[in-house]
Parts: sequence; C-alpha cells; structure tokens
Amino acid sequence: MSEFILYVSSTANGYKSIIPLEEFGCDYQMKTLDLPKGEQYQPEFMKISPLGRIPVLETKTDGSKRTVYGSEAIAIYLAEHYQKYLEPSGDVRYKTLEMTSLITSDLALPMAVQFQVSMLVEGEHPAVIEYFSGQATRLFGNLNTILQQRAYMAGDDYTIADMLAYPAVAISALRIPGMLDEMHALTQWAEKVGSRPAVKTAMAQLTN
Ligand SMILES: N[C@@H](CCC(=O)N[C@@H](CS)C(=O)NCC(=O)O)C(=O)O
Repeated sequence: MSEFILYVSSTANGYKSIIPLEEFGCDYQMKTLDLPKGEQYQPEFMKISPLGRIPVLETKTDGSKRTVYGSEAIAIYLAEHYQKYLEPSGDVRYKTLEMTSLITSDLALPMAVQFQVSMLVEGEHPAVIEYFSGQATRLFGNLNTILQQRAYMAGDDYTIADMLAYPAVAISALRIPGMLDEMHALTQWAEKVGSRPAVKTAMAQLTN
C-alpha cells in the first residue's frame, strides 16, 4: 500500500499537490474525483474534506491516519515531514509562507472567480470577467516584479512556494490570452521550474 493517497482532480489546485509529492519522492497513489458529477460531495469524502473540495492528502506515515485538505497545507505538511524546501525558522521560512499564502489565496481568488463566472455561471458576464482578469493581471505582474529581484519566489532557493506557483502560471494564467507576454521574469522562472524532472513528471499526470 502506498504511503500517501492524494484525492485529486485535473485542476491547477490538484497539480499544486502532485508537484510536492514528486519533489519529495513520495510513494503515493491518486484517487481522482469527478467534480462536475459532484463526487466531492459524497458523505465519505466530506469526512476528510471540510468543504467537499480537492486536494486532500491521506497518510498513516506518522502512526495514526491523518488527512490534510488544501494545496498550501499539504505542501507545508510534506515540507515539514521531509524537512526540505521550507526552512524550519528565520526570514526565509516566513518569506516562503508569505508567498505560499499569497499564491493560494490572493492570486487564486481572481483566477477562481474568472473561471467560475466564465464556465459555471449561466449567462454572459463580461464586466465581472474583465474586472477579475484585470485583478489577476495586476497580481501576476506583481509576481513578475518580485522575480526581477530574486531567482525564486521566496529568495535564492527553490521552495514549496515555487511548487505552488507553477500550476498557477502554467495552467491558470493561460486562460487570459497574452497576459504573460510582457512578464519576462515570470516566464523565465516558469521555464526553469518547468524543466525540473519532478515538475515534468507531476504535470504529466492525469492527462488521460
Ligand atoms: N484553497 C484550496 C482550493 C481548492 C479548490 O478550489 N478546489 C476545487 C477544485 S480546483 C474544488 O474541489 N471544487 C469543487 C467544489 O467546490 O465543488 C487549495 O488551494 O487547494
């Protein structure tokens, strides 16, 4: 039996958990949920996912069964378990946590609203889509500015913040055509992160 089970779907938030599992060399198994069918609201899944959402990581590595919901919490859990890619204390630790939170909340919000209003809400809502696309463009632009000043999201070294940011740039950002065209630091960072063997393996999952 695998050490970890990841309940996941083929979405940017799903890949935000597959990348850390690959980077830490975990022995894991994936259980995919069909979100349009509503499998995430099954009572059994709701017991381990407080909002009925993916991703959820399940493990018995620490003795008793543990479940962790959410890409940020999963990345922090794995980083602390393997003691890698998140400093145990000090400035870089808190810069890493600042960036993981920013990426999974501030940046994820306009992309999620933009997706839901274009794909899930009935009718045409151009003003809402334009507003949230503008918000996303501003925040991705802020990431670009940050990466003009440092090699990785939290400083000189690759951390869990880069693992969480990559799917936002490689998947979510593409929904706004041309947005990244002038964001050279961000696109160069994405090429560097995307060429990591673990990231390549992670991004090749769930494609069938
Ligand atoms: N903050 C969470 C967000 C997770 C999330 O939005 N999951 C979505 C898929 S990308 C979901 O499961 N939606 C199903 C639903 O709400 O019914 C994270 O970063 O992992």
